Amino acid sequence: MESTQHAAAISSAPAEASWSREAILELYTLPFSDLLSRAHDVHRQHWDANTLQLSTLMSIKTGGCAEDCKYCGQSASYTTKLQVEKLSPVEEVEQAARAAKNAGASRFCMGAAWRELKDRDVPKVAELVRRVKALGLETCMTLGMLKQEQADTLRDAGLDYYNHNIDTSEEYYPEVISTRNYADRLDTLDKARDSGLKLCSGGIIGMGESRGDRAGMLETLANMAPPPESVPINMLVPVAGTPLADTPPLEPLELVRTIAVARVLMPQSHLRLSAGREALSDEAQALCFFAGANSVFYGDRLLTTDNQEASDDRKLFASLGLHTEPAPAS
Ligand code: SAM
Ligand code: DTB
Ligand code: SF4
Repeated sequence: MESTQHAAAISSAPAEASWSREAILELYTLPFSDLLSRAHDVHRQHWDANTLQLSTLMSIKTGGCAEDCKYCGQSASYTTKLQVEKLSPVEEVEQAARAAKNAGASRFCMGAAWRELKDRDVPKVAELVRRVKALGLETCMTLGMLKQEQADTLRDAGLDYYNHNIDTSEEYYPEVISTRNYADRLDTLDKARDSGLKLCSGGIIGMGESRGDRAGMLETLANMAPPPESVPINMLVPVAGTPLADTPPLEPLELVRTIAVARVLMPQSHLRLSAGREALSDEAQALCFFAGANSVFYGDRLLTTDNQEASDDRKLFASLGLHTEPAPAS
């Protein structure tokens, strides 16, 4: 049981799931074992605690992005080693998706370095969705800002999830991105939701933000009605040439706490331990799974940076007795 002095503040989730920043920070400051015990209990009530969902990423359009996100090696505002690439041919994407399915992924996530989806590209990305869906995979895309009719077209093509991260708290957002604002992000998420798409939205920790900002990010996500079906928690992957390249790494236990708090706030969401796993020990990852993470990006690459190798993942999952969620029946 958790210490009694903390129990009153967190004994139950608000009936209408409206979490205050203060209540979230109280969770964060619980003794570590109390927080993990609570998060793990919530996790077991809603999920098979030994099953992981595997998503594989592919960058379908790389670099040259008009936004200035300080963490991102794909922004045209910074000089990085990245080579700009046009929208990938459909056969290449289909082949990568087939390989991801054969390797055990249940979801294929296609990412483009765009500020927003342009109407001229809609038929091409809709075709990518159709082809990937036909393989019996769940489909996810992250293409920047969307218009309502674009979201409807993607839904009709078979898109299951739209990824659009809020990245951090509303207060910290202008420190990280100046070319759009928080409301723009929420607006696209509303449009995706209105089209009937499932939402994948989370953020990045370790960008120099405070714990209050991490709590603020989770507050925004948890108070969505309903919260996103998928919540990726990324650790900053420092990319040479970006303004955040030399940010000191976040203490892994703070990541574990963030996962645990997210699990308590959003019991029914897939919670993805996302970018940054390569820098984590097996032990830190095991703690994240115990705290409620039940999804990972699986495959040797994220979008433009390295992920933990799939062969190492298979060893880790076997040693922890973790099974993987099958692709949905086609
Ligand atoms: N351009 C689209 C957008 O920003 O929505 C889609 C692609 S963008 C690369 C998708 C997400 O990747 C970002 O919102 C951010 O959360 C994450 N990301 C990008 N670079 C990262 C990095 N260096 N470390 C961790 N996460 C990163
Ligand atoms: C998400 O939350 N993380 C992924 C996916 N959604 C699109 C992207 C991580 C990118 C890490 C840096 C890179 O590889 O470019
Ligand atoms: Fe562009 Fe997305 Fe990178 Fe921001 S995170 S610079 S929007 S690709």
